[in-house]
Amino acid sequence: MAIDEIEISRAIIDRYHEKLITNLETDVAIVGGGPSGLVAGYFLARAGKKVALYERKLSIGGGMWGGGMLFNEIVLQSEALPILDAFGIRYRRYRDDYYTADGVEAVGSMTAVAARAGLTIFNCVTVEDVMMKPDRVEGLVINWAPVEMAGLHVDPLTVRARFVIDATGHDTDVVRVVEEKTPGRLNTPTGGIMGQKAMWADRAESDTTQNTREIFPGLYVAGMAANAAAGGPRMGPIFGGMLLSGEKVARELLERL
Ligand code: 48F
Repeated sequence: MAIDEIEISRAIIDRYHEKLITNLETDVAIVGGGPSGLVAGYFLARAGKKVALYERKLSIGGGMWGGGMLFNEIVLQSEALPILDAFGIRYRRYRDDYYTADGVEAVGSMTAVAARAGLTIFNCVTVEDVMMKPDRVEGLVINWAPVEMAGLHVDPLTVRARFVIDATGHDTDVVRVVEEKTPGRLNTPTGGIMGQKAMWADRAESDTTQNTREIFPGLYVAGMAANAAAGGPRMGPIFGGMLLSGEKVARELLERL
């Protein structure tokens, strides 16, 4: 049978449309496809929840591809190894409590395993705002990332979620929007975004999980965004805290869903 170009187009449009429609209302919407967002998405989807993840870039993985300074190896501590095992990511002990994994293998494995568990990933979609009614985050306002990049005046669409996770890393994009609209009301010591502090890997790793929490009704924060919101330090290319943060936010949400 000859391959028909229009049938190819129809297959793509039909299937993507199906994904969009199915995910107009979800249990959880995750913003950001870095390590913390992917881990959260995996554990929630594995537990049978309906979860969609929105990533602004074409590629999923956030800061994990490039390891440190483009040396594509990541460092983890033993506490995070069970999460690597859950994704089938191989690692090697370097010495003491330092383990390494290939950054590219890590992103590839996490993406594949999370998707197979049922996480729906929308890449090239940017989250530009939230839906709030009146004092609780109830969903996201989304648009194509190229629309944002080109500065086109195109109205967005909206998706509803019982809970939203801001896993946007250093950007804290979703928390920032909420802070602008409801100043002083975030669940941080000052009520606002406190900003990421200078590098202090040891402190930052424990702070990341501690700062993973519901930061505003309906909105959780995970990964580097949790530290940036609560004034925690940065940690550089050690990733255990990111993975543990993703697991923690999934665990807390599973208690409420
Ligand atoms: O930065 P990122 O990898 O977040 P993370 O899970 O992990 C942080 C580490 O990579 C690293 C670190 C060492 O441990 O500190 O930085 O906290 O991934 C965040 C993702 O969110 C996307 C962004 O493109 C990136 O892939 N993102 C940011 N803002 C938006 C967004 C937005 N408004 N809409 C959609 N995606």
